[in-house]
Amino acid sequence: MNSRISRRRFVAGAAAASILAGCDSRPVTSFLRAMKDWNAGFEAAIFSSSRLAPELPESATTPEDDFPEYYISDEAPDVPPNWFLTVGGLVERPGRFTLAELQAMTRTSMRVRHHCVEGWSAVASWQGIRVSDLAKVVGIKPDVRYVEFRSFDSGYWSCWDLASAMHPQTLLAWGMNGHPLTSGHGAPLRVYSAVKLGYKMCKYLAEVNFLSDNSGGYWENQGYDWFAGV
Ligand SMILES: Nc1nc2c(c(=O)[nH]1)N[C@H]1C(S)=C(S)[C@@H](COP(=O)(O)O)O[C@H]1N2
Ligand SMILES: [Mo]
Repeated sequence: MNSRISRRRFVAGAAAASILAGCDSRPVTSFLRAMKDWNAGFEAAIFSSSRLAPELPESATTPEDDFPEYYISDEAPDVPPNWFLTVGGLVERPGRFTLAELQAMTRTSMRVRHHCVEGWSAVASWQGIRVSDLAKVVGIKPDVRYVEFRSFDSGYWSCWDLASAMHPQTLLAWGMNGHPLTSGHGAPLRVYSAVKLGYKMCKYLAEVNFLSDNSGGYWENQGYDWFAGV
């Protein structure tokens, strides 16, 4: 049995976040918002791309049936026919990549702990390519500051600061525990990172865009911390 967390908890969280978002005009909220922006800048400043999150032994792996599946769609979405990843924005060589083309790039694997903002955590190994290796393939321009990940799942997206995206433990993953991603965990390709909370790791990936401006995110725009470092 899969321990998928019910949508109801998510909807409750979203409602609470939108109540907060609805109070924009109150001075106390704008103060809190300013503090949050300040805090995001502070978190980004102390973030070090050379600090690696601990990689865990195989014995730490969570049994897959106990690894929650979390998605905003009613059902785990099917992979669109002829799926490819579109990579664009401020890059020298924008392009479309099939899964086979991505798998021909420099592969890596890591076993790290997943942290969901809702309080659960779980461990798996993830196989894929580093976002930094993809960045080398497409050639990012000097004014890139952010990396946006977009899903084909209900318009889900998340925008990251460049340093976190270029961290060596930030991957585009097609594999989990040595097998292809299941649809519950984001098939065919997802973001996986040891340095961010779960909601920053877009599953059902459709696009990666290298940007000069911050485009927010699905949960981030509803009040969740944008930096969301672990
Ligand atoms: N496209 C998409 N990506 C998503 C989500 C989603 O609903 N849609 N949920 C996020 C959240 S909140 C978490 S905790 C992780 C869950 O990954 P898992 O289902 O493999 O545990 O995916 C993240 N990525
Ligand atoms: Mo999450």
